[in-house]
Amino acid sequence: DPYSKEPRRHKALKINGQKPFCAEPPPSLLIESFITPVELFYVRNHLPVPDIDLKTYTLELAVEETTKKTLTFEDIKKYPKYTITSAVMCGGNRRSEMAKEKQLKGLSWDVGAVGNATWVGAKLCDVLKDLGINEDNYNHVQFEGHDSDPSGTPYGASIPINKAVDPRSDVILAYEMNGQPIPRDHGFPIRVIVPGVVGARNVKWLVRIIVSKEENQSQWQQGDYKGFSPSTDWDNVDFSKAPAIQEMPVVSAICKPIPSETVVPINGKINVKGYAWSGGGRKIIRVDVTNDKGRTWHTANLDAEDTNAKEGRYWSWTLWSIDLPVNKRCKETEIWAKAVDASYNVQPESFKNIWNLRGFLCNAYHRVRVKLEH
Ligand code: MTE
Ligand code: MO
Repeated sequence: DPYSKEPRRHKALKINGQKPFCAEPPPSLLIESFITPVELFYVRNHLPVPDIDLKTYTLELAVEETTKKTLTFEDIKKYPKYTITSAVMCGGNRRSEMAKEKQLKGLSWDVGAVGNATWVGAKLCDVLKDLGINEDNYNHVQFEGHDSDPSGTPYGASIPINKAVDPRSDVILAYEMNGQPIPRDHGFPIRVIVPGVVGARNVKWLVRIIVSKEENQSQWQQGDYKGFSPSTDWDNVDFSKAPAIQEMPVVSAICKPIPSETVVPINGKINVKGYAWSGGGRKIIRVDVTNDKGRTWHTANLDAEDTNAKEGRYWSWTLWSIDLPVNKRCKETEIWAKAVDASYNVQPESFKNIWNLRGFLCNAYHRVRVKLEH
């Protein structure tokens, strides 16, 4: 069994898949702190977790097919050390809601396939600089993990080269998560953090970086993690026609109360809490909440955000809350939340016209129905 050496996991995680292991924390625990504790951070593995020995670990740096350098763990640690706080979100986060619109293929994630952590590591741009390449001659930087399928194909992904070489993109080869060595489930000993970009490109157990003209050719870059029109289905889909998802769109979720919960209003109000995030470093500038289908929108308080971030580098999520007035006569109410980012991008109202066959980019208004006990 290739899964016989899996790490231990926290019992609060809700399991979406055992082999490979996929799990998320319950919404109430997810928003308890701005920094997601390591043991509650969602796990999305596609293959068995590798068991890597630091003493023999190496990171290969290649340009096209040619290996240019091989770094040890100590070599990577010698580069200037950067600390960034960044969210990582799976492209399929909130897929379970999109699946209610129409059947689709993919793990049934609730709102918890996201976490916000502090990562320490070397900047990818510093490591690439030492290769002495002319970036104009290449288009992509590929990452390969130590995990591979039975045919020996490793998990792989790539990002555009401009993102990789720009120091302001804050792409790092991380060796610490929340002040400790990266746990096995999250990529020990090195994982790339590409802030603002879909989780799938944040390759764990990183063993090879390739500067290239072409994108990574893996299934995950070419035949998955792409968006399509609601009218595209399995009989007419052409994965070669859509670009790979990179920066994520603006999204929010209500984490408290949870669907079907019974809430007791205090002074006619109920406490509502959640997170909001946008890809590409776009700050969350506002979160709007309603419980009368949009007749009245209330602006939530932004309780925790990336206070030290520079313009265009808001990699962390924003936690928000509001005491929402509710109608005394109602035994039930439906709460909606939508976020606005620095580019004034807003979330779509429903899943109807953003449905896609793989259930990615699930960023419609979040709607939670609760019971009221006055
Ligand atoms: N990297 C490797 N090597 N193997 C993987 O299966 N999964 C990707 C990405 N990096 C994956 C990987 C996906 S789809 C996501 S959403 C994130 O890792 C999940 O990161 P986490 O498990 O640390 O939350
Ligand atoms: Mo993912």
